[in-house]
Amino acid sequence: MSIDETASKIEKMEIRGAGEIARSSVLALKDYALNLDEKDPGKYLEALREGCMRLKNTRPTAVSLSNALSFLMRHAKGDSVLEIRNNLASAADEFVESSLKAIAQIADIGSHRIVDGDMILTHCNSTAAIGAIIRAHRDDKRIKVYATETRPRHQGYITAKVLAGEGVDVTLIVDSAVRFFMQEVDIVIIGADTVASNGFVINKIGTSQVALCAHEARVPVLVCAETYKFSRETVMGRIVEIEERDPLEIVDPAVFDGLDVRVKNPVFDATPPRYIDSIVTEVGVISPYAAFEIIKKLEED
Ligand code: RI2
Repeated sequence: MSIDETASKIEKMEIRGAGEIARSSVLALKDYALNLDEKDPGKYLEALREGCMRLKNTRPTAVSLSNALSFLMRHAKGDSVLEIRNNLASAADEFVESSLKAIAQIADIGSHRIVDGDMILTHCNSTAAIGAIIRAHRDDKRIKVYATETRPRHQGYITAKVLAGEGVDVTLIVDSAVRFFMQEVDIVIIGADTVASNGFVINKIGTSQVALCAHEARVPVLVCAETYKFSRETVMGRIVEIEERDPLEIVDPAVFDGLDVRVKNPVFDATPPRYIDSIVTEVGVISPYAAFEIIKKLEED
């Protein structure tokens, strides 16, 4: 797929999920680099940077996207176009491979936090979080899952379909029923789009309400997030931008029959670390307060 095709599919959320948008963008940039007919290394790099910007600007919140593309551009080095091209292509393959490996490792580690008989609640659709749930199920733990609908895009339907397809006992609930059901829940397992250096987890809108309900009911909240979702920018004081999408995703204005009703559609929110029990990464389970250490370690590597 070309950069424009990939970018447009990400914008329309035909490609979605923090990890998936990173992997698709990396593969689109690799494809572009392999087919770009340019002999001058400087001009070649400039064209790659422009391609990167097109992809990065598609969705502003998930740092996985910019971290992945920055990783590629750091490796796009060399004296000739051929050298730069080969280095970028191998970095792209390395990123995709390590990203998929990280999801498998998180599934493995995260599943250890799920015990036989657990009632789990998950919000939205996270490959990393679902991986841990599926692993526990495959390990013969008798689990049940409440999957939130996740308005307005209904990613909870994907979660329910995937889990039911695996044979997991899954019940779909509306987002506003989370507190109603929380008393039955043993553990909340969710994903992340970005983890900030102060331990705040930015994830699908509604996550902070889910975490607040869990906190009130003394239910642990487990976040499953690959380390490329940790944000270096936040160490430098940058605030994570919360994407606002088209209000048409929520409601047709015709419903209000010409009346002046504003509709807002922020698609992520930030959950404070005090409402999060642990973050499961591919390098192990950490406290959200250790996010800064993970980011520093990534910078040293
Ligand atoms: P994985 C998704 O964002 C959800 O917020 C989900 O929790 C997060 O990305 C992580 O997903 P969206 O693309 O990387 O649905 O674990 O807005 O798949």
